Amino acid sequence: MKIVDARVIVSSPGRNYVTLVIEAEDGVIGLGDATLNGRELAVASYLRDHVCPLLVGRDARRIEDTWQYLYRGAYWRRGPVTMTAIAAVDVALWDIKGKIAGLPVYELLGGAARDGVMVYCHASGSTLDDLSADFQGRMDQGYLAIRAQAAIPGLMKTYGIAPTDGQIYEPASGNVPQQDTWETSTYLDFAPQVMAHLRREFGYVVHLLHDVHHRLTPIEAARLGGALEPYRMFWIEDPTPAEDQSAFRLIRQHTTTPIAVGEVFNSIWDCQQLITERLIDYIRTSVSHTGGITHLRRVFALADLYGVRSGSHGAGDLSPIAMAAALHVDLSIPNFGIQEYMGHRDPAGELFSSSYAFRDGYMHPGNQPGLGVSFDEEAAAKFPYEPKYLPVNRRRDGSMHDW
Ligand code: KDG
Ligand code: MG
Repeated sequence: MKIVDARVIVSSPGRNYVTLVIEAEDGVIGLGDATLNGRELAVASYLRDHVCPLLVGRDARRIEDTWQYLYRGAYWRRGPVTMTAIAAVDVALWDIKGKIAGLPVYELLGGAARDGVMVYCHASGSTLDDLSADFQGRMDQGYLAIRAQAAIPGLMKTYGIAPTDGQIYEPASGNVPQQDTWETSTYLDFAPQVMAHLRREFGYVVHLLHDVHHRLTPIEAARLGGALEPYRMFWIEDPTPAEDQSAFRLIRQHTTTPIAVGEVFNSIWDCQQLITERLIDYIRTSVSHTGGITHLRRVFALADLYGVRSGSHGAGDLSPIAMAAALHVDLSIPNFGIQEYMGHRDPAGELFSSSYAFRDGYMHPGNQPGLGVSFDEEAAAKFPYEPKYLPVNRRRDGSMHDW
């Protein structure tokens, strides 16, 4: 079954999404998510200019060969742009394979290894009382695991705080990124108070998670992990910028708070040391930034050998296509840990419809053939690309800090 067309649609229903549509003979359509937040057009060009022309005429069934062709054939391997582009092709081909077989993708991956996929949502607040209200609302919705972030007193902006509607916290900021301020000492004193507050108010009935978003040095992260031990965190996420994988040895030596890393990783090589030296507990690589279903499964298989579980990134900048693909993988692997689920805000629902569903803390990808997601190209045309960037961070003295 040959590929007859491959096209890229960049749309902005509230936030930017890059969607790859692969059309095979007999009108079978496969969808892939190629969204790279703040660098959307780079992936769109990579696909349009360098990948789509190579796809037309190829056999849509040969997923592994196409993956290897795009990865080994590029010479300049890896990196977020390349691996997001390859991921979109890979996911679209799995979608096509499922549709040809008349089976949901998870059946092609070995079938369901569990009945549902435990997801975590976000709760945040500008004050601890606001956070409590949001947290309570999430518990009422049935979530069993909640990521908690609270505004740091004295700082103008804090990562992870939703403005009003509880869904999107990364501001869309036109042609120039918004600038935030960071002060480590204030954060390190405040974060344990937040978790103490939540445990006091809600006890230990739900799993509690927290995203440090790459802000600390290894010894600062070690101190935070130790300070949070009484609150029995499910994990702290991205405590330090993870390019320096050996830094996690130091964190490990000081705390039993579980550590999750990997949302900015793009390949198995980025996480190899963290996994094989058991320096982390959860690997958070995502289907759309780590080479698609084919490569993500390889990462999780390596992690399984070392007792590391999955915990894939699932923020709102990953489109419903990526969310569906993640759920098919999550349902089928032995070492699933948890899946992030932030949801998508309208008008994204005018473009994407999906068969996945949430109930009592768990999600299921549904049983439609393929991924179970459809994409309305005409509706997408009504929401053209808008420049939007993630913020940047500066310390109080004006020097740049990781965001
Ligand atoms: O595009 C970047 C966001 O997806 C990221 O900032 C969200 O850290 C994030 C998370 O854990 O959801
Ligand atoms: Mg994160």
